[in-house]
Parts: sequence; structure tokens; C-alpha cells
Amino acid sequence: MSSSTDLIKNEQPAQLLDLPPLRMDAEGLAEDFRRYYAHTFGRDRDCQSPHYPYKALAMTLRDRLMERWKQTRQTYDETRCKRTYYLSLEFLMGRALSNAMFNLGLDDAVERGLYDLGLVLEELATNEPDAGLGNGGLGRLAACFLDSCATLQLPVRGYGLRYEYGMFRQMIDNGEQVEEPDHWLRDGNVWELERPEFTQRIQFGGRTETYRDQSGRMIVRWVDTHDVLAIPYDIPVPGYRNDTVNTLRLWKAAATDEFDLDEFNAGSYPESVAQKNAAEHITMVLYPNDASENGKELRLRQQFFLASASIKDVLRDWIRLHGRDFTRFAESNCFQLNDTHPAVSVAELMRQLMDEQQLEWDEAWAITTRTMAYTNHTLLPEALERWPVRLFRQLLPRILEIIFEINARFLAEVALRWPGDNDRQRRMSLIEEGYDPQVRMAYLAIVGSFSINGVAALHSELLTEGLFRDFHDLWPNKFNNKTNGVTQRRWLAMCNPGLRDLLDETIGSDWVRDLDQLTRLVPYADEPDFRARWYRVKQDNKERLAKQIGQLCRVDFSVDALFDVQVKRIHEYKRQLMNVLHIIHLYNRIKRGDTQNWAPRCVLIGGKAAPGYVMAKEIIKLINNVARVVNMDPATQGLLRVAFVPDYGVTLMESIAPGTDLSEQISTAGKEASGTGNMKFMMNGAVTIGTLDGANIEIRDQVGEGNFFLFGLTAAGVESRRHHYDPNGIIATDPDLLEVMGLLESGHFNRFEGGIFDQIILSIRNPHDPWMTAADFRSYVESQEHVATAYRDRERWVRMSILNTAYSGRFSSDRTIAEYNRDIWHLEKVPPQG
Ligand code: 26Q
Repeated sequence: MSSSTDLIKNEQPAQLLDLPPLRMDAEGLAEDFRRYYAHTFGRDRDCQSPHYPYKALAMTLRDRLMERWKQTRQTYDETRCKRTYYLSLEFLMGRALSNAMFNLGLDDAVERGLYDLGLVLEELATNEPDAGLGNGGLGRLAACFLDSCATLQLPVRGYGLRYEYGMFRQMIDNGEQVEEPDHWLRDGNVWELERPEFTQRIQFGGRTETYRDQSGRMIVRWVDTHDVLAIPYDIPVPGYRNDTVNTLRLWKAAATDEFDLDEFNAGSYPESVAQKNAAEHITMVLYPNDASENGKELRLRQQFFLASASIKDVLRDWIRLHGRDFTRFAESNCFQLNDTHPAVSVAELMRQLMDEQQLEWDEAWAITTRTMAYTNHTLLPEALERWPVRLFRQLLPRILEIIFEINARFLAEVALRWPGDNDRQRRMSLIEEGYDPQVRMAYLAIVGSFSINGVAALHSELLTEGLFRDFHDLWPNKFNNKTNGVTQRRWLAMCNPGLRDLLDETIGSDWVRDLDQLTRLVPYADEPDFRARWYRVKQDNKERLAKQIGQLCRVDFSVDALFDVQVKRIHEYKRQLMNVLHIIHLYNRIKRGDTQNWAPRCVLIGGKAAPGYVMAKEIIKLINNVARVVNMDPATQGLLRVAFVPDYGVTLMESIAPGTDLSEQISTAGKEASGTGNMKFMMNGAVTIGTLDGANIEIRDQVGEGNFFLFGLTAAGVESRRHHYDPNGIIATDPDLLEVMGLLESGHFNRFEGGIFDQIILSIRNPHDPWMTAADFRSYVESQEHVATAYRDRERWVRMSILNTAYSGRFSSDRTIAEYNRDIWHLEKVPPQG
């Protein structure tokens, strides 16, 4: 072996790594920017593409993250601190550039440096595609959590998948959703660092073999597998002005270099190369469903791929620092499972500890059940993940054996606690028996975890009373609540600079780290001067939003109108339909001349439908058709406008939330686990109209009932009403609803498209409608009338707006993460040692 390889491998010269700190002033930043632009990318005056200035700036900032990133990693290693791993199939990060700039405290310097070069920062920043590696709330929550962990200087690493294609792009064609692939990596990704040195080998298929070693110990081998490589790509996660840079590690699937020899020798070279291709498909695309897509083999492959690679990575790190002694592993490591999507980790950690590290079952189980923690994000029974046993047997035979063994031991425990209660054993089994037996992933997660949490107070309570009741009876202390939160860095300070400046001037800037500081605004809600400034900021934000809506939707929004907004995934339980019924009702009022006490409104709706969710797609079509009829009718001029904004996502929300007056949170009570959009709107001074569902309840508790528009049945009311729900009776006796249904049923919104809304109409009239839209309509309309009255009184409205922001402190993800850490993770704050 040559001595030069030795050198690189073992003893890197100190000068190689010891660099002077990079300049953080405008001139220094501009200099680096120009060097990247001209020298690295070789651009000259003929280059018109705005892509390169973006990239040059991104690299300038990335350089300034690198040293802090390395310091953070080294400090975590050297202090041997306890760590948490956030395992998630989704991380909806959005853009990284402004975030890096803001958290590094370089926003002003960069803006000046670019300005001196004749460039506008905002224009550069728009050239970055969103990292859309998630569906909605659950994926964005993971991103907010990473921001808070880095800001709180907690040693937390995210583990996810590096999808080549993120969430599809939504186009609207003739009012209908059309999906386009999101090839977000096409122009490269400045923010990722490939780490081929940490590649892992992941097994699939094959069979298991049992034998005894010399000492007579039973050993299981998983053999004849089809292996896939997992290559990590690291993304830096900067904390807020604190020198911490944590890591999000995303795995990409790649084929092994070995060809399938049999096929190769049989002359099927193309077939064996095609096999390579299949391996790489694992991380090709994000599943665009926000309720489980059951039984798809590729999805199970993704889940195991993430679980296995991440656990191997963690065990390798452990062995590097501590050797093969696992006695202290559980007190130094925690895996937080983001829903059941990575729940196969429970069995995979058992497998790696037993089959690869030679631990006994009891030792391995003690470690597993002291390190795994599970967060549930849904109450909808149809969204509970189940996988056919036969799929497991085929794809993950060793994992299935372990799940069976976990189940056998668990059911013995149940039998001991409730002797003879066979029905309870059947109910609690990890295996749902039947013609096609299924593995219940939530139960696997519960049995394998020491902590199970819901994401809002009501949700956590309903979990223990309903879905997980039997498990709560057995282990009441495992269950807890962690109400969601969002990061105020992205969702207030960055996206709403006008409000940020007003806040800084009024109460100082500590709120960026400590959102409870916002209560210091409360006294200002009664100061006319402050109100006027608050109003000005909101109007400016509405102006900007109106301009964007004009471009995207070709609909004219007037800033004098109430901006009434519902943006989220399209789902029946979220009841975008009820919003539409209300719009039709307002339209009908205009048509019959009933416009006394009118508050002009601009209604904005946006969100993606899962491509296979027919009803959700029909709802999008209905919104667009109603919008067209309303906007075309001269009678609505100055009174009502409706727009459906295409391709709603993280970046769009950054301009929508600051410009919103009224936040629509109108799900059927008991169905929305928490909601997080509701929190973003509240922070930005929107007032909520909502049901007693998810975190709405806590929002209302904080802001006070006078500053929240409540309507609708409670969760308990919904359940008790179900058995004698008579929507047709309700419609017949409510003249407004009767007229709305009349318009819908007459085909007024589908003149030349006969029958296209029949399913929607039937669903409203169906006595078994699980979402009970008709039941809440009257109450919703009345609440909306209170909204209109309040909005017409500007002073009153502005006061409510201020108080909503002022009382939003609880909904910072910093608070949420502090609670996860206090109750579940028990991590020490570890500032990087410089
Ligand atoms: C599962 C299996 C196969 C394919 C897809 C899925 C899948 C993917 C995503 C199932 C569910 C999701 C996403 C769920 C989600 O976003 N839930 C939301 O989580 C938020 C954060 O806790 C809550 O605020 C919302 O109330 C909840 O709906």
C-alpha cells in the first residue's frame, strides 16, 4: 500500500482542516459570491439564467455552515451525549436559502452585498425549488421540529429518504387537478453533502436459516437476499444564531456492484442490469397519500429501507465510540417514530441486536423497548397502517419471524393480566386474523415503545379512550400528549418581515427564541397608534398576496375585503365542502339582494388531492366551478371573490399566512388530530373560525372565546348524533341550506357538465355521511355572520388580530420540543465547543 493513501486514511495534516474563519460582512460575502459565479460556474455577461446567481449565493452560505456543522458533530461525538433520531418517511423542508441566511444572522449583510452588485436578494431566492419531501402536516412538523432542536442545541438527527421526486406539482386544467412530477433535483442540490463512506447494505427477500454455534447458542441467518445499497446525503440544519448545525440524513437507494451471476451466465445481461434499476426505484418517489395506501410493496420496501439503514448507521456510530458493549445503549439513544411509517424499526432493531450483534432476546427487547417512542398522527381508522403477512413473508422473512415472536410473548402477557379474555387477545394481537392476515403496525409500535403520544390534547385523549383503549388499560403510563407547534423563525420572522419589524420595535426581538414573549403585546392591543401600524402591516401583506393571486388565479382580490382562507390537503373530513356551501349561500344572498351588514370577502382555497382520491378531486372541481360562476357574475362585484390557488405548498404558505384575515379550521370534530396551519395563521394575526377539534381547542383556550369564532358539534356530539343523523330533514327545514342544495342540484355550477357533482350531493344527503356537513351548516353560517360583523368594525377586528398573535406563544415548536425532551428524550443541551 502506498504511503499517500495511508496519509489520507489515518493522519490528515492539520493545515488541511484548520482554516481561518470566513468573513461574515457584506463585502466578504459579495466577494465569495462573485468568485462562485465567475470562477466556479464560469458565467459571463451573456448568461441570462437566474439559476446561477442563486446557486452562487447558496454556496457562499453553505461554506459558512460547514465549519459550524463539523464542530457540532465533533462536540456530540466527544461529549458522548445522549442522542435522539427522528425517523420519518417525510421531511417537508421547503426552501433552505433564506432559512440559512436568517439563522446565520446574515440576512442584512447578504442583502447589502448583493445590492452593491446590482442584484435583488428576493429575486435570487425564488429560484430555489422547494424540498417537497412530504405530503402535509406530518412532514412539515418534522421540518419544524428539526429547526427547534437545532435552536435548542439538542443532539437530534433526522433520518429520511432522498426521494428523486417529491410531492407532485398540481396544475389546474378546466377546474380539475392534473399531477406533474416534481423533479426537484434536476439542477442539483447545493444543500446536500453525499457521504458514500457511510453507505449501508440493506437486505430484502431471501430466507432464514437456523443453526447452533459451538457454544450451543441458536443463531439465525438471513440468507439468499437481494441487497440494496443505502447512500446517505446529509443536509445541514442550522440553529438560530447559536453556531449549532444539526443533520438531516437522507438515504438514496443504489444497486450493489454485483450482478446476478446466474442470469449473467445465462446470457441475460439486460435482465440483470434491469434488476439494478429495480433497486434504485426504492427512493424514486414520495407516496402522495396522506392516508395510508395499503398493501403497496414498494411502500413497505421504503419503510424497511429507512429503518434498516438508519439503525445500522446508529449502531455503527455506537460501536465506533463505545465498542460492542450495548449495556448503556438504551440510556444514550432514542428513536422517535413519526407515525407508524417507520414502525418496522421495532423488529429491525431486534434483528440487528440479535442476529448481527449476538444479543439474547431479553437483552435486545429491553434495549428496544427503552429506546423506541411513537407519535400517532391520526384517529381515522382507515388511515391505520396494516400490511399483509404474506407480503412480509416474501419481502422481510426474518422480520416476520421476529414480529410473530414479539406477538407471542406479548399475548402471553395479556393472558396473564386478563386470564381467559380471548376476545381481548384477539383484539390486541399484532396480527389481525382473517382470510388475508395483516400486521397491525400501530400495535407493533405501541408494544415496542416506552412512549406513545398524540399531537393535541383532544387527540391524545380520544386515542386512549378509543383506538388504543385496550393498550391504555394495560400500560396507562406509556401514553402522553405533545401538542404540535410550528417554528416562529420560518412562520413569523422570515415570512412576515413587516410584522417582525413592528414586533421587534415594540417588544424587542427575544420572541424569536422565546415566543411566550409575545404576550407583552397584549397592552398594545388597546393603543390606537399601535393598531394603526398593525393594520398597515396586514394591508401591505394582503396587497402582496393579492398580487400573487392575480398572477396565479387570474382573480382580482381587493385588500379592503376580508381575506378568508382555507389551505390544506383536500380531504372530506376537513370539509372544504362546507366552505363551498357557505360561498354558495353568500352568492345566493347577493342574488336575492340580501346584502345588509355585508362584509366584502375574498375566499381563497388551496390544497392537493391524493391522485387516487376521487371525491377530493371532485371537490376541487366544484370549488373551481363555483369560483367561475361567482366571479363572472356582475352582481358579486365588490362583494365576493373566490379563487382556488394551484400547487399549494410550503413556499406559498409563506406568503398566504401573513396576508390572511380569517383562518378556516372547520373539520368534523374529533377527526383532525391537531392541525398546524391553524397555528401559522394565528401567529400571523389571523382570527380563526373553527370547530372544537384538534389544536383549535387549545388555540381558543389561549386567545379567549371572544377572539375565536366557534361553531359546530363537539366530538362527543358528533358520535352521539351519528345514530340518528338525518341530513335530508336538516336540509328541508333550513331555508338557506335548502336553497344552496337547490342551486347545486339544479346544475347551476355545471351547466354543460351534467352529473359531475352527483357524488358530492349524495354524500351531503347521506344519513351515513361520516363528516356530517349538513349538521354543522347552520351553526357555521351564523358564526360567519359574526365574523362579518366583527370585520366591519375595524378597531375590533384589529384588536382581535393583535391578540391572536399575542397569545400564540404556546404554539411554537420550541415549546413542543422542550416537552418531548422533558418527558421522553431527556437530552442535555450541547453547545458546540469552538
Ligand atoms: C401511509 C402509508 C402508505 C402511504 C402513505 C401513508 C401516509 C402518509 C402520510 C399516511 C399519513 C400521512 C400523513 C398524515 C398527516 O399529515 N397527518 C397530520 O399530521 C399533522 C401533524 O401531527 C396533524 O397536525 C394533522 O392533524 C394530521 O392530519
